[in-house]
Amino acid sequence: MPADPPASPPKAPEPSRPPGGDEGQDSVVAERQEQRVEPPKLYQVVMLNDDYTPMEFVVLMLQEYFMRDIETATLIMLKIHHEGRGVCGVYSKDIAATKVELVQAAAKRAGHPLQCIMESA
Ligand code: TYC
Repeated sequence: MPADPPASPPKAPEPSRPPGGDEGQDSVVAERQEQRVEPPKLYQVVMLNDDYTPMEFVVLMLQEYFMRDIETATLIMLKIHHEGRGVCGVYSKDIAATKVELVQAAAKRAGHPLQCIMESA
């Protein structure tokens, strides 16, 4: 007696499409969800004036950590010196926090009382 051919699973019938190339007419499209992606909150890093930190050190911090050229760094430093505070840059939360830490650590290492804070922009 010949062996039976291996049983193949029953095939689902192909969905019949009407002729005329209108494929997709009967497909179901999930209703488009309105996507609301909030822009990241921004924080400004602010440096505060004091009577002891050398001007050159502040300019160096602005060049090193805030990518300011020497002219811009000097203008920002002078603004802080005259007005008590000044914005070094505006960043996302993590970046701003890191910059504050880096400046504070460098000031501490150098023995200067320079203060740097972040606040909501
Ligand atoms: N006031 C300082 C001085 O006369 C200079 C200074 C500028 C210090 C900016 C801090 O964030 C500062 N040496």
